[in-house]
Amino acid sequence: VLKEVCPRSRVEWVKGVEDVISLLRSSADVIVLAGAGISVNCGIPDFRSEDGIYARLKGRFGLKKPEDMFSLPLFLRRPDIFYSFAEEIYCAPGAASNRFRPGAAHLFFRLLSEKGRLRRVYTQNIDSLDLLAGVPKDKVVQCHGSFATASCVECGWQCEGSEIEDAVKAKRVPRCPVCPPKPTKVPPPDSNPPAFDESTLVEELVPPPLKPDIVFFGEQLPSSFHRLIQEDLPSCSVMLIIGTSLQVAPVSTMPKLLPPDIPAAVINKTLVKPGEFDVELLGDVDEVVGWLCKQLRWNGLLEELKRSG
Ligand code: CNA
Ligand code: ZN
Repeated sequence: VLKEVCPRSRVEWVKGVEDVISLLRSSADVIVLAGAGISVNCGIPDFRSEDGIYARLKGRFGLKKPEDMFSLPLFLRRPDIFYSFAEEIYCAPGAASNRFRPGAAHLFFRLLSEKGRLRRVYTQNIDSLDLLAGVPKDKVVQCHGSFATASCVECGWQCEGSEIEDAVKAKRVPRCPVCPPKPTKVPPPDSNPPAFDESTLVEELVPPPLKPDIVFFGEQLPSSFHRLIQEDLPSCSVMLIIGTSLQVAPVSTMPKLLPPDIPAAVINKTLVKPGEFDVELLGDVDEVVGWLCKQLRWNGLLEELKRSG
């Protein structure tokens, strides 16, 4: 674990990681801001690491850029493109194929909660591993939604995410059971692998697609996000930013909304916005969390949770 205190600490009284640890030990108002980096060791690739999802998407599915896989306008026009890939990241609570287990960071959030230290976890992740780790539902804000439910893009009809599992695994577009079919351009049924070339599409009568309730580019975040940051940020005691590159707005703007006397600490493998935070803990998330738990004398509890998980 490489410990480092920002030379330009925002909050004057924060002299080092010890000051953050003493807040974790004593305050009831810890805010966590988490990203895909906390689930990488659980087997779910992040977006922007060298072997992340964007690198894996490059040049596939006829996409101009990897981000387009999560673009709402593209989904509405060509849901088949998303569903030819969704299987690689699908992770819904209750789904038979769900093979991912919570990691050290998720269990650490649970410990923070059990010790009465946690105000809220804001996670950008769509894997629901915080909930699976046992963090109470009212303490988790899934800023970018999750695979837990799916909805019709036209009428809003909603079902459990596990109900589209078979379609996802078969790379088939799940369709709304209540909307009437309408003429739609779809890839020809015998195209294998599916043709992404628009000129090969054929017209068929099908109902609108169901979309997992994850937030695509071009979609609003859940209203609870906007409501809760107003409530939480002015009155929290410290923000732990963990496993995120802080590239996606509006979540990335959260640290800026902290009052000037509230410290923010970063835990990440690579430097994130150097100089903007009070404490930086660089390293693998499992190692840094293990080290933090040792300082807090929670390592026994963490190991216990890992064993029972
Ligand atoms: P990102 O931009 O891919 O950043 C992840 C960060 O984590 C990077 O800075 C990495 O250096 C860092 N990192 C990776 N592995 C580790 C590790 N073992 N220890 C410490 N740090 C590590 O992802 P963000 O979360 O910042 O971007 C937000 C997107 C990613 C959200 O919209 C998510 O929905 C989306 N996403 C979520 C998941 C998931 O649910 N698990 C997976 C992939 C992408
Ligand atoms: Zn519908």
